[in-house]
Amino acid sequence: MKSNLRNLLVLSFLLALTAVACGATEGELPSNLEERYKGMTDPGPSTLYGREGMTVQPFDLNNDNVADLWKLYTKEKENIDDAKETTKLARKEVDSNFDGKVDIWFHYNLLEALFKEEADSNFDGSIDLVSYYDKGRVVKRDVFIPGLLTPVAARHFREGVLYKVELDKNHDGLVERWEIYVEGKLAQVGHDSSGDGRLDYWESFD
Ligand SMILES: [Ca+2]
Ligand SMILES: [Ca+2]
Ligand SMILES: [Ca+2]
Repeated sequence: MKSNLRNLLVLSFLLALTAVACGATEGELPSNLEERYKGMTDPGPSTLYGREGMTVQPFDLNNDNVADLWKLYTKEKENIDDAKETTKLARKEVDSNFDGKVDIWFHYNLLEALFKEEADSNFDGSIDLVSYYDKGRVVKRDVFIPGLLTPVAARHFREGVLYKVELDKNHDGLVERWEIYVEGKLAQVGHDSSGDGRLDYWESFD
């Protein structure tokens, strides 16, 4: 697939999921769901991560009576002396194409803020996009291909704006191209011409 087309697909895929990621107030377990989802088939979330001691709440996004979104909550005492345990959203798992397999994992910190999102955007069973968030904004997005542990592309964002891309175009695990963007425009490209993963020279653009 041409990389531009793929980027476009990935972008629309991510946009479509923003609503899921930034759902309404979390914190408490939703109520009245038992009645609403009575008789729903629930295949359960993925087995990628453990869910020991967690409460799993299934949802049905496309109203086909089969669960496709799961919210996983932990129950903890915020302070050791607290009498009550607090329920907190720790993870959401989504089957976004409704094929019965989870393809997106949203991870939340102790303040229930999204900090990491993993996605299998082409539904081949392996995670190919990992995004990191800070205060609701993406700060880094890594692109993976199956069998390679390091990203083939790492996109860095500052206040939501792309400013640096690191590329491993020959898939040897080493970056050989660094792209610097200023106000959305490619301003500089760094090259590793010797193949040792270290930058050799910069090329500037006006
Ligand atoms: Ca469904
Ligand atoms: Ca799926
Ligand atoms: Ca490389």
